[in-house]
Amino acid sequence: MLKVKVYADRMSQPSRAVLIFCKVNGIEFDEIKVEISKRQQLSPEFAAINPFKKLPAIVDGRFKQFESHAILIYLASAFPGIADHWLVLSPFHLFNHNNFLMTPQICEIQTQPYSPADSTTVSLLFSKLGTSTKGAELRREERENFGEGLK
Ligand SMILES: N[C@@H](CCC(=O)N[C@@H](CS)C(=O)NCC(=O)O)C(=O)O
Repeated sequence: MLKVKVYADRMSQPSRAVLIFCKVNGIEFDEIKVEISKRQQLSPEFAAINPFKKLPAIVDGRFKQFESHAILIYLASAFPGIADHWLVLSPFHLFNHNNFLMTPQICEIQTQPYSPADSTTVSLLFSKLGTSTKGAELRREERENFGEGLK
């Protein structure tokens, strides 16, 4: 089987994330070093892999991919034997994850009214921010409501 090619510069944090993920999970890969300090990411060869000319990028067979988060999600889901704590796909966790990423009012959580859907994000944010009593209560309610919705 062809190894994944990982185009990376170890000075780049998202490059390191992809390299470490591959190593930790036993994904066989070839590291192709692209040195930002030498502006190698601007070469036409690399632009053919990532038109945005940023690292990291991967090539898996004929499939080219860039953006470290998208790469990590791809690796976590496409390779056999990757522990499922890397990418939780249960409906509840997926909802929380997407809701967190897609809700724009992160800076306004304490002043804006929010819809029931938003309250999961708010509770997640409260829990992250450590205002635990209200966050825990919201989280409990949201779990119950969400569980009801799935029945
Ligand atoms: N959001 C992108 C960030 C990609 C990025 O900005 N990479 C930097 C290195 S950390 C890069 O390639 N910079 C070269 C340039 O901007 O010319 C990801 O997570 O992959």
